[in-house]
Amino acid sequence: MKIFLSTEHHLHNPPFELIDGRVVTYFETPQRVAIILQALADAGFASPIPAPAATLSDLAAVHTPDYLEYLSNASERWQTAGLSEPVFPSAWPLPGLRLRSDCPRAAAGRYMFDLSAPIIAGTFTAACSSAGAALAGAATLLAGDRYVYALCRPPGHHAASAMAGGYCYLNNAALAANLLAQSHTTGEVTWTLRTPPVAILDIDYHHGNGTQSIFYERNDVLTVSLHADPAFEYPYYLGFSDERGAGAGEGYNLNIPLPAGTDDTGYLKALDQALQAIADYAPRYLVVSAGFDTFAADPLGSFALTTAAYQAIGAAIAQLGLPTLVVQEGGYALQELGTNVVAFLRGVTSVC
Ligand code: SP5
Ligand code: ZN
Repeated sequence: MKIFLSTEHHLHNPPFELIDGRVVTYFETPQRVAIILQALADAGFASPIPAPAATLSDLAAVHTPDYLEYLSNASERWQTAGLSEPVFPSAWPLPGLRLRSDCPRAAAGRYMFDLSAPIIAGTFTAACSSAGAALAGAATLLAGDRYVYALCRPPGHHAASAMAGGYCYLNNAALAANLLAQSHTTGEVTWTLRTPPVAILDIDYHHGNGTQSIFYERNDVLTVSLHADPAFEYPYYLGFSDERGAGAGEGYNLNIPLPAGTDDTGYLKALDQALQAIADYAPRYLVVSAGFDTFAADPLGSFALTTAAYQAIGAAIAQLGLPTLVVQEGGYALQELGTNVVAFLRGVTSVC
């Protein structure tokens, strides 16, 4: 299994975030990658391949030009205005408020939906590196590999076409899925007519609101997410089971919200339902947004999954028999993060 690494991830290292109104040390730290790399090496996985950074034109496939312009200049604009980093929003343009303002704080409110996606000088470079790892992974599937792991940091599934939030700036999994879907339509005509190109399965603890919204009106990418019920958990405003897609995409989005306390048994049962929907769609490729914040000891989660469950989840996914790109999302229980990623990838690669 090839592994692609976002080599510039360490340039993104914000000192703090605000969670539920309190300042806390940033959970999504560069240490996460160091821990995963160590565990992969100890387990005998192949050395990671440094991926080239995604270019602006790669990113434009999923993100809007104005958002990319914002992200690429936010830190410099902030500093030029004499503000001290990190870039954080202070207010948001809710309905009734005007959108037009050149003040850097106003721009932050237009593009950042919470207080967990601060921007510092290296953030955009790191995010491009992360997206590059996912795109390199997708290209490797197109070249015929069966399993690939993109060790992406920062993560991506909360990022929408013009919105950062929840540690995410660029939607790595969406960029990869879109590339796989595009290649499909430019590929052999017979495949184009008969085979749906891509499914995304999101197993991060949090709903992948960004991924859902990017593909909500498309039927060429099925999006399926298992997550903590937004009725009590972040991102609060999306991830309910009645969100099923719209327009041409109607019926091509599946949300499976789960209660606090969900354990291995409950999770694996819900996973079966998700996998059945993917099997019914019969895609040519699968992209997995793999978060490990479902783990019992995760500081941000409320589920009760064990390390053993990740191997079972990986194996169940691989039973679909699809070329699969695993994209790293969340997971903040540092002590067990490496072990959990290894267990999952062992499960995936145990099925041939
Ligand atoms: C990629 C990813 O996993 N992003 C997650 C961002 C979550 N940020 C907000 C968390 C609000 C949490 N409230 C937690 C209560 C902890 N017991
Ligand atoms: Zn998460």
